[in-house]
Order: sequence, then structure tokens, then C-alpha cells
Amino acid sequence: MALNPNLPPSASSAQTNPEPGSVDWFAFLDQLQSGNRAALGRALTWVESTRQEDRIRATSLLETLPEPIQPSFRLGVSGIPGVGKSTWAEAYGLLLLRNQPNAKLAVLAVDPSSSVRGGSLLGDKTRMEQLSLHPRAFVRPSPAGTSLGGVTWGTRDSITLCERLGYTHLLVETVGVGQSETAVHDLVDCLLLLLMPASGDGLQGMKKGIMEVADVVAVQKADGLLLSAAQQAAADARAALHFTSAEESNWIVPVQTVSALTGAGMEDLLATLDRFFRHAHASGRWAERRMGQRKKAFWEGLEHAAWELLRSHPDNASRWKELAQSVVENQTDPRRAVEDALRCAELLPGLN
Ligand SMILES: Nc1nc2c(ncn2[C@@H]2O[C@H](COP(=O)(O)OP(=O)(O)OP(=O)(O)O)[C@@H](O)[C@H]2O)c(=O)[nH]1
Ligand SMILES: [Mg+2]
Repeated sequence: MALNPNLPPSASSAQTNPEPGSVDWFAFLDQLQSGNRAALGRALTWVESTRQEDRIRATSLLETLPEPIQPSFRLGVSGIPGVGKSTWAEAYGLLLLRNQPNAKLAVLAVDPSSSVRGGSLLGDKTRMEQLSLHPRAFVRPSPAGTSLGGVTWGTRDSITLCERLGYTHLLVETVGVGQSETAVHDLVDCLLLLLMPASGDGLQGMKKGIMEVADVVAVQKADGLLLSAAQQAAADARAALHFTSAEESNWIVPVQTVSALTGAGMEDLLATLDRFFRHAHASGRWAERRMGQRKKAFWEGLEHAAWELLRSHPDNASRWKELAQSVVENQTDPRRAVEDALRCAELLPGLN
């Protein structure tokens, strides 16, 4: 029985945490599948959570929902703070949804430095005001205060969840700097790197590696007085890519100029992204990349979950703290302390 998606969720399902298999659980699934945003918000908090009971709900949920028939398009957008990622995301979303009447877009954020930068997302929310209101869009601020592993893990499942609920396009914006580019690269089919309209040395303060993982590059803010600087920056980026790019499966990384503010170059950039997607499918690169990502997800997920489980066990927590103190005071050698910590967690046999 499908419920009206515009009705607020009932207290018994979308606002509480129903047990998988219960009557409330099925009511919740119904709301979720009929497009209730509050239900989606709740489901995403389970997926992002590190609490064991939430993880069980998330796993159950992901296993219940069928895989999409058509493969989705997962796009990552990266670039230094202020380059215009959020503005671009909104322009992209509105154009995509206008051009493709059957498309549904979910915007998620990866913020590995959220604990340092705090509430950087409030600004994003306001900048994606129009997109947030679009009936075929869902804008999700990034989960705050989780570790890097947790964020990547949670975002990966958030993507899967949105896809299984009919979102055809996923856009992942990096909010932090530094490690976030590689984190987002592990989550998407295509990584778009946005550059500033300035010809800069040292690749605009970014780590050199980012140029190697970018699939498409665009110089942002190619408008008004910044236009010629943007064109120059694009020429510089092309020259830099000529030396660094690995030219995987015959894809030459295109460098374009764009203005999210005026819309200039947006259609061209969307066409390029589309071309990339078709090329990735035809060359087998898409399937290969997703396979590698799944493999990494397993190992990283196991590492993260095992660590959380051990660390959160009350016996381990107190004993490990004592061991850490003992190491600090130079009473126990770190190597010996690690062995003792594993023994206390029953991961090593005890000494006879
Ligand atoms: N001239 C011009 N300004 C732009 C354009 N896109 C964004 N801006 C401006 O650049 C500033 C930063 O834009 P954001 O979209 O918040 O940039 P961001 O990369 O998301 O920033 P963080 O989330 O802090 O990393 C804002 O003042 C925007 O109005 C553009 O195409 N042209
Ligand atoms: Mg932003």
C-alpha cells in the first residue's frame, strides 16, 4: 500500500527506529519507496551511523531494496574551497533535470575534515536552494564528525541506497581538502575537477595526484573579468595534463571552461560527462572501476567495522587506556602493549 509521500511520516515508522521484519518496518519501507523524504533522511542516518543496531537496519534495508535495472551515473566533483563546487552542483542539477525528464538526482557530500571545519554545510544548503526544492532532487548534507573511513563507508552506502530508490544520477561533492579527492574517486564513476580561473603554480595548492585521478577538468568562473584568466588556466591545465595524465583506455582528459553563475559552457560540460560515461561503458573501464571499488569497500569496511567493534567494547576501552598510559609513562614498550591489547580482546592466545 503506497502512502502519500507528502504526508509527514508517522511516529511509528519514519521517526523511530523500527525493527527489521516488524509491522512498522514494512510501513517504513512503504514510505521510503513512495518517495517520502523524511524516511529517506532517516534511512541515510542508519547507513551513516557507526552504531551496531543502525548497521543491522542499514544492511537489512539495502538487501531488501532491488538493484536498479539501468546503471546509475555517479559523478564526483572536487576542487579547492571556494572554486564553486556547490554553485556548480546546483547549476548541473537543474540543467540535468530539465534536459532529462526521467532523471532523478541525489547530491551527497564527503567531508573528511568535518570535525575540523565544523558547519561548512549550512552554506551549501542555502546555495543549493533551488535544487533542494526540485521534486526530482534530494540534497543531503554530509554527516558531521565521523572519521575518514566512516565517511567514505557511509557515503558509499548512501549512494547505493539512493540508487535503489530510483535516483539515476548521484553527485558527490567533496567538502574538505587533501585526502577527500582520493576518497571521492573511490566512490564514483567519473571525477570532475574544478579549477580556479588563475594560472597558478603548484596546481593551485592541490596535491599533484588529483590531476591524475581526474576524468574531466573544468576551469570555473569563466565569466566577466575572469574569462581570459579562465582560458589561460585551461591552457595551463592542458599542458600540465599532457605530462601527467596516464591516458587510461584512450580517454584524453578534456579541459573546458565553465561558469556555474551564467551557465556558459554548462551544456558542453554535460555533453562531455555524457561522452565519458558512454566511453567508460564501451571500453569496459566502468565495470572494472566498480569492481575495484567493491573490493576496496569490503576490505576497508571490514577494517573499519572490526576496529569500531573492538574499540567500543567496554573491557577493551578501559584496559587499552591503561596500556596507552603505561606506554606514555615508558613503563611498557609499545610493541608489548599492542600484544597485551590484542590478548585482552582475545585476539591472541593468553600467556600460560
Ligand atoms: N564569478 C563567478 N563566481 C562564482 C561562480 N561559481 C561560484 N561562484 C562564487 O564563488 C563563491 C564560492 O562558491 P561555492 O559554490 O560556495 O564554492 P565551493 O567550492 O562549494 O566552496 P566550499 O564548499 O567552501 O569548498 C561564491 O561566492 C559563489 O557565488 C561562477 O561561475 N562565476
Ligand atoms: Mg561547497
